[in-house]
Amino acid sequence: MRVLQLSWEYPPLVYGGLGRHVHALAEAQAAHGHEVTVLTQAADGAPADSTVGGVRIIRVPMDPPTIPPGDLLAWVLALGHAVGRAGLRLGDEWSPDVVHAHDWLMCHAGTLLKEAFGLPLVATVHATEAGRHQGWLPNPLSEAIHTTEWWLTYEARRVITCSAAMQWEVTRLFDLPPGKVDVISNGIDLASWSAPSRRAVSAARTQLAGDGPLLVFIGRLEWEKGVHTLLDAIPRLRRRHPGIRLVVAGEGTFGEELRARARRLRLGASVTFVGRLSDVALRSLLAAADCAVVPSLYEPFGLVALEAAALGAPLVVADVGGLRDLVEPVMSGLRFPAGDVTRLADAVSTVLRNDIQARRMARAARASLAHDHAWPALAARTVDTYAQAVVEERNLVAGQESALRLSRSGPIIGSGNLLRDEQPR
Ligand code: NHF
Repeated sequence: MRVLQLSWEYPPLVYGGLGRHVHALAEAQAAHGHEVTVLTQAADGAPADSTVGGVRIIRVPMDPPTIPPGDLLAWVLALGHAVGRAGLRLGDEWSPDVVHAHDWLMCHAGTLLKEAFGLPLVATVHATEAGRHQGWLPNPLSEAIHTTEWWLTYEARRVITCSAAMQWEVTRLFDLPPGKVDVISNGIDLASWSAPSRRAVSAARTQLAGDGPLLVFIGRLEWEKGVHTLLDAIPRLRRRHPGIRLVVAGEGTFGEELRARARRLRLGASVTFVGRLSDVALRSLLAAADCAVVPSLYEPFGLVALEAAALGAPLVVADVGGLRDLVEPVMSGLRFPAGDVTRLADAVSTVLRNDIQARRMARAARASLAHDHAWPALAARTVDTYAQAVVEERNLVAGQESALRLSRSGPIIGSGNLLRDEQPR
């Protein structure tokens, strides 16, 4: 198949799981013999048009080039315009079979290109604005994002989410017909997440661990990632495990607040913020860890849990979203109720006190990855979704009524918490 993917992040520009997901997916599709082009934003030092890992990557500069700082909507419109125009130009020399847009930021370009080329649009919703705010839309910007997410799921012939929790959330929030949303989990390339050398691991321990156990958090520093709950747990963990160290790797808009909280809690040398690490450094850190904690308050999937499992780090995760489907039923690890500092500390203590058992769990977690989270199989399932979208589009064009059509009523806004009823277990 000829696949046109649209993503606001792609290496070398990677902010979070979305960029890593699109990169791995595109290369796995190309390895299967599909023709894949990714349209994304320009990155310093990266070529405007190149082929890497079998994938053609076209990077476009923002248009207009100067956007008022901090104006997210203006920025997204400019990116959408630039990507849309590059897609139209690409259409002169190459015709895709499907357009695949990732998240609301690519809604404008995705909709434009599907209409211009008469193709089905497939959309992956990696996370939602309402979900990030525990079901609320706190301000006009959130309402605008939510509306654009609704529009994307309306325009898409088929929608993909990375977990059953997200399938429920997206169907509920945007009132989608049953059967429109496919669940295709995230994957991991075990070859590139292989264990680093013993030397690298012991260097990481010497540099970052003290005399006590080493805890690791990796991820974007945003409120919904719950790092503040992990910091709150450190004083009691320190009493139980003298010398314990926590390394926080990542950056984000909540970073300053977290550093201030660590100071307020007088965590001192117990917590080190190391910023954004290279993949090599991340691997050494995870391999050196006695426990990787994923304390998210909202987590559509939780790629970092796969990465920790790949490197044999015992896992403690919040019982939320995709992590709920992943840890325990599929991979071994301990779960605690999201936001519950006492239970978080207890779960970490259980892991630290039972090192042999924890390492056994970690080995079991790693073993399950090759089976459940290999990119080649997940990429093939994504292509199946494209094929289904093509058939549905054809039926629609032929005038057959689609069961998956939505009413044009628009999104639900302004009626309080949109996710107030719990996902049925
Ligand atoms: O892994 C890629 C990522 C997920 O849970 C993650 C998230 C956004 O928050 O699908 O998208």
